[in-house]
Amino acid sequence: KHQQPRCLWFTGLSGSGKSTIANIVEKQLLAMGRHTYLLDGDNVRHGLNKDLGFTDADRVENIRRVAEVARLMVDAGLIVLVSFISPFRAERRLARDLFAEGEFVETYVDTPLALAEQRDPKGLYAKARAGEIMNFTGIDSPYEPPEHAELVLTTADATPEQLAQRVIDHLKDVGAL
Ligand code: GGZ
Repeated sequence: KHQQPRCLWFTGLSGSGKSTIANIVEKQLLAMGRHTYLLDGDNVRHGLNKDLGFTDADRVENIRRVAEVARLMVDAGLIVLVSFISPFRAERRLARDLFAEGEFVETYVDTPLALAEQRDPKGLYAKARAGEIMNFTGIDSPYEPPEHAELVLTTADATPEQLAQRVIDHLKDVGAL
């Protein structure tokens, strides 16, 4: 069967598990022979968006560019996985509006701040609390949770593998796989 391009848009706090889950989903899709690309801070903020930091205005521009790149990649026929905090509803809406009905799958990786902060895999929350990093999401910069996400992944009571499977199941349900 011919592949249906999609934009899988993961949003959530730093340390929520977005990239962990997105990486597992991508592996599964590759194993199924699908053509994918994962856009995240590692491959975008060091290159295309290296002129941008973490002010509100820079995050808005970060997400605008990422959404446009995802649009191009969907045009090329890929299943694109996008893993950015993308904290603002308005910018996620602009991203969604670049896509046809059903092409954009907003996936909220729902991890309470307390849990993300407890995990603190890179020690960034500790630095933000100590005032060494400004404008840190959840500390002194807002995160606006999605109200109409296609998928909500609650990480507190499931493994990343289980949550990745829910994404795959959803893609099957909507005929993308
Ligand atoms: C939030 C920051 C900040 C500040 C550096 N606020 O856990 P990480 O390290 O790997 O993921 C975070 C990443 C967030 O970049 P995004 O491009 O996803 O953000 S946004 O969508 O809001 O533009 C974190 C690191 O960058 N980081 N400083 N102040 N996260």
